[in-house]
Formats: sequence, structure tokens, C-alpha cells
Amino acid sequence: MAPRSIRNPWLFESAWEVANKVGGIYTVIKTKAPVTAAEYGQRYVMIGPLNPKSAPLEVEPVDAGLVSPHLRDSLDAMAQHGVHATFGRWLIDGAPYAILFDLNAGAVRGKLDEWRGDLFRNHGVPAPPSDSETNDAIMLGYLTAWFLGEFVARETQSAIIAHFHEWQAGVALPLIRHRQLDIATIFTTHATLLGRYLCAGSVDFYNNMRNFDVDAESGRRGIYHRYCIERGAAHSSQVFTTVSQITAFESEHLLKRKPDGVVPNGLNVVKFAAVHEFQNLHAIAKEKINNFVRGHFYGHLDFDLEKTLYFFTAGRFEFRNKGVDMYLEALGRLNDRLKASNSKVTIVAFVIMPASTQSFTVEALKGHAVTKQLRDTVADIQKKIGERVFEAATRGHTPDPMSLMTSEELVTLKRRIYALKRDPLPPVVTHNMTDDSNDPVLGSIRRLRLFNDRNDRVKVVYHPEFINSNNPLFGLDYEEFVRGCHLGVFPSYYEPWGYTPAECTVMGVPSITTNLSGFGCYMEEMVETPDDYGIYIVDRRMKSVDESVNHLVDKMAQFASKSRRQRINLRNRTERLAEILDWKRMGLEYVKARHLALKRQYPQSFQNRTNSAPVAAAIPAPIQRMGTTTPTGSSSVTPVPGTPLNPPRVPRPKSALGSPRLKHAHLMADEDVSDRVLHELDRLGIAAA
Ligand code: G6P
Ligand code: 1S3
Repeated sequence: MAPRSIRNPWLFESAWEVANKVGGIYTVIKTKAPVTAAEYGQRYVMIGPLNPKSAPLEVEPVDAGLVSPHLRDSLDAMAQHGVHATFGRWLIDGAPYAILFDLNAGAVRGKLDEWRGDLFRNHGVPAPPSDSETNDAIMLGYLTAWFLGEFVARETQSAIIAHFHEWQAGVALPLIRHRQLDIATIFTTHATLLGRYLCAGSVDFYNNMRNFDVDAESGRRGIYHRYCIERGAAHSSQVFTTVSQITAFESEHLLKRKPDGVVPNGLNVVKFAAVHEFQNLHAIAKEKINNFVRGHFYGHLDFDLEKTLYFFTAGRFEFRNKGVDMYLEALGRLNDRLKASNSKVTIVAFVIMPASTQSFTVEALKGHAVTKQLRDTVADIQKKIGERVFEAATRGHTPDPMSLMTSEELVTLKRRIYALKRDPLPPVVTHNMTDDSNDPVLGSIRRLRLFNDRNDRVKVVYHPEFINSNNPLFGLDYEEFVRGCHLGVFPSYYEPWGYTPAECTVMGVPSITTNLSGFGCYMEEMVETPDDYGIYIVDRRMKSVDESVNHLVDKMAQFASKSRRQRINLRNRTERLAEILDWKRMGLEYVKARHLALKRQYPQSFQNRTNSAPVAAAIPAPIQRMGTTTPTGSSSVTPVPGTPLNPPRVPRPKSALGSPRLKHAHLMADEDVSDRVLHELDRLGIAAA
């Protein structure tokens, strides 16, 4: 049979979070969609589970036959067996097509036992029937492999690439291999299951990575079957990638396959025409946070909002992994330092992490109600005074300032002011917790005695729910909240990438991260002097926990001592780094991974290509090095490539004082980067839409 053409391949990308928001992978595939859709056009199709709640809002149904008869016929063939799928356009930038399989259909549920048995017999994965998450992964995997089998039998001309993210989508990979489907496969892991579990406990993870008995450790934690799926996916894919160097190292030791390369996460960067625009947005959003603070701290508002800084941490509730333990500890020490130095600066430190709650507390709501009443009363009096002044002036009188307010107005105002008095301290948490006494955030706050006392220079507000625009306390959405803050603090212990500081960066908000997070390591590699750009990286590798906490306190204190002007300059610099996080640049790593997968699946198509030598020459180091590994990933391969593209580092900013000689050339401009992506695609023989 003639080999498939690699000039115009199909790309299927499967993840649990396609049109189904759960965590960070949703952000990856959603923000990456525009560059991938630009590259593959109609031939880019995502595959995920049908979430009946979100799918109708996220996906607009389309007749698959309008895209390709093979797609339609493949889905029809499955429908004849009772498998239902929604096919349509995912309503996001890039509008990629998506197939969402209904895992609740009777016919699918009816096959679960058979599939679970097959997974055990042919692939050695002993999945217990009681693990619903694994059941979902099995159904998604078997449906995806079934669909791809149907499709590959019908589409016989073009090469097909299938890319899978995380273990939940990974079950399909051993099936594709076992069934010998003619498909180039990629598996990207965004963390390892075992790594996450081990870190959340109290082991010294990074120093012992090589020594863990992975089977025993996963068995002890009740995740052996999931671990098998993850490891099976990593070993069955032709190309195995992960999101950072640190997770590559972890994967090598825990999954026993060295990744072929690193595909770091990007973002869709929207640049404003003028720098002052994003600075204005900061000022507007900050004023909304000021309003929150006025309400939350009513009766105790004896600190100057002009000298108040907003710090925050946010993310899924992984207390130790996301470094919330370290953040709170550091805030306690910062409070002591600022108090000891009689600082006039106040820090309001937010913790935004969803936990189990019952409702907002009465105190939190009351504060906002009484300040709103005051604001309404003042606005009313202001209006009436204005009318009185105008009335008097039109008659040629200068009004007597003492008689501008009526005695009723004065009484109402006094009542409002009286309502603002309270003795108890402003609450540290905005919600009634389901399990207040065992909540680790509250536990730390109590231990550190961060009770929002008048003398405290660091005040704490724990908001155990993500912020969205319907939130009655803040009245802003998460993006605005981030923009309004001064510093994001993410001292993670386990963080394969870490989108939260990356999101801060593209919005021009300085942040603190660690050298154990993928993002932190990437920035350390890419930027010569990260501190000068508002990217503070705490050392959690070479220091003890106590030293790392002090390092974090130093960074926060250093930031707190900056003048407004210095903060404005710093924000400008932070925002300039957005370019190095843009998918226009990061997407090229995915291009390279797909190219390698094609090369491994269809080697004969690369042998006689006249442009094969220039292609290899044109691709920067990582893919050439990736190409030297074996599909099963022996550990004798060359080191995992580090920096994507191996570009020059971002030099120290010119405006920074005492700047040494610039070591590298300037960053490429946006246009250069996108031109380069298109150029690479062209050279790879992949048509850009
Ligand atoms: C932006 C605005 C300025 C404002 C400043 C406040 O830069 O353009 O008008 O003064 O934010 O900065 P700060 O760091 O004090 O919140
Ligand atoms: C994972 O999500 P998480 O927060 O569980 O994937 C994200 C996307 O790649 C990554 O940013 C994060 O570090 C991982 O941990």
C-alpha cells in the first residue's frame, strides 16, 4: 500500500477537558487552539467527553459530513452501535471542531465491563469497577480508539496524527498500538499522578526521585491502576512529551520513559496598542478591590489605601503542592518585619482557593451592605448639596457652607457612620466553611495569629471560592482581580508548569514563583535577570524550608518597599515578557513534536523527500535531538532539550541601573516569531490555513 501523504495530515487532539473546564489543561488546549487551527484548518478535530451541562454552551453542532464524509461515516458507524457524539465547533478563538462522546449512553455504559476486562487481559491494567474517574477514562479511551480505527480505515490517503493529553485521555494509546492503527501518536503529560501524590505527602520528593519503588508507592496510595494507564500511555506513544524540564525529569524516573521533548504552555497574548492602557486597567480594577476592602474592613479602616498593596495566591486546593503553606508562613514573618520597622505600608493578602463551604458569612455580607448604604447616602446628599449651591448661585448668592446640609441629612449620615462601628476584628475568611476546624488555610492563619488586628501590617482575606463576575463581594471577574492586584505569590512545591504566574505576566502583574515550578525554571532560563522584570523566583531546591520562607519574605519585603513609580515601571517591564509566553512562540514546540511523530510513523515518507535535509537543518536543536530517541524511549537517549527554540535570553532591561553589558540580542518581535512559525510549517510541508 502506498504510504500516506504527510503533506496535509489530520490532527486529532484528545483531552478530558475539551469543552469541559476542570483545571489547567482546559487553558492549554483552549488558548492553543488558534495557532493549531491556523495550521490545520478543517483537519483539526478535538476529542473529549460530552459534559451535558457545558457542551450546549460551548459547542455549536455542525453536520460532520460538511467537514469530511469520512468523519461523518465513522461517527455514523459508531452510532449504529448506540454510541452518541456531538460534533461541532467549539466556540472559542480558532473555532476548532470537536467530537464529544456521550459516556452516559446506555450502549457505552453497557460495554464498560467488557472494556475493563480487555484492558486487564491485553494491557495488564487492573482497574477496579468502583473508581468512576478511571471508568470514564476507559470509556473515553475505547471510544476514541474505536473512532480512530473507523476513520483510518476510510481516510487512506493522508497521514493522521493523534495527540493525547494526560492519563484520562491516555487509554486510547495502548489500544492504537495493539491494534496497529496507522496513526502517528503523541502523549503529553501535564504532571505525573504519583509525583502529585508523593509531593502532597511529606516525602522529600526531589532528592529521592530516582529511588521510589513506583509500583509499591502507587499501590499504597490506591492509584496503581491509574498509574498503569499513565505509564502505558507514555510507553505506547511514538512521541512522549511533557510541559517542563522538571516534569520531564520526574517522568523519566516515575514513568520510566524519558520524554522526547518539552512542550511548554503558552497563552494567547493580546497586546494593547499603548502601554498606558493596561496600566489604566490596573488602576480601575484596583479601585474595585479598594471597595471590597472598605466593606470588608469596615470599622477598622485605619490604614491608608494609597499605601496598601494587594498580594494574592490562587489555584486548586493543593495546600502544600501549590505552596499555600509557605505563602502563609512568609506572610506571618513579613507582618513581624513590617511591624518591627514601623512601616506605613499595609499588605492585604488574598488566598483564592475553592474549598467546601456553606455560604458567605453574615459579617462579610454585612460589611458590604453598610458601606453601600453609606455610599448611597453620601451620593444623595452630594446631589442635594449640588442643587442647593446651583439654586443659590443662579440667584446671585454665595451659599453659606455651614447650611449646605440639612439637620435630617446630618442625622442620616451619623446613623450610617454609627453602623460602621464594630468591635470584632474583620474576618479572615469570607465564607462559612464546611469543616472550619480542619481547614489547613485557617489552621495556618490561626497558628500564625494573622487575625487582622489593627497593628497587623499584613491583613489576610481567605476567599474559598474562585472569583467570577457574579461574586457579590468583589464585583469583578478573576482577570480583573489579577489586574487590580500588585503581586501574585505562587511558591509551589509541585507545579509542572503553573499558569497563574504566567497569566500575571501577560497582564503586567509581577509575581513570585519557585525554581520547582515549570514556569519558574522556564523564566530563569529565558530571562537574564528575572527580578528586574518582576519575576521573582524563590529557591526551593537548594535551600531548607526555613531558608526558602525567608527568601520569600525578602522578595515580598523588597517589593513592598518600592515607590509607586517603581511599581509602574516594573509592571511595564513584566508586561514586556508576554512575548516569550505567547503560543506564537510556544506553539512551535508542538509543531516539532508532531513532525517527529510523523517521521517515526511514516519514515519512508521522509527518506526520499528532496527537502528532507533542509527541514532538519531548519528545525532548532530540540527536534533534532528528539529525533534520536527510540519510540519506546530507552533511557540512553540524549538529554531532554531544555529551552524551547533555544532563543537568546531576555537581557537585563536597559532602564535598570548598573546594567552590565547586554549578553544577548534583543527578543524577536511578534511578527518575526509568527513569520518563523509559518516558515517552519511551510518547510515541514504542513499547509497553514
Ligand atoms: C497605573 C495608573 C496610575 C496609577 C497607578 C497606581 O499605573 O496608570 O495612574 O497611579 O496605576 O499604581 P499602584 O502600584 O500604586 O497601584
Ligand atoms: C496541571 O494542572 P495542575 O494545576 O494540576 O497542568 C497545568 C497545565 O499544563 C499545569 O500548568 C499545572 O502546573 C499542572 O498542575
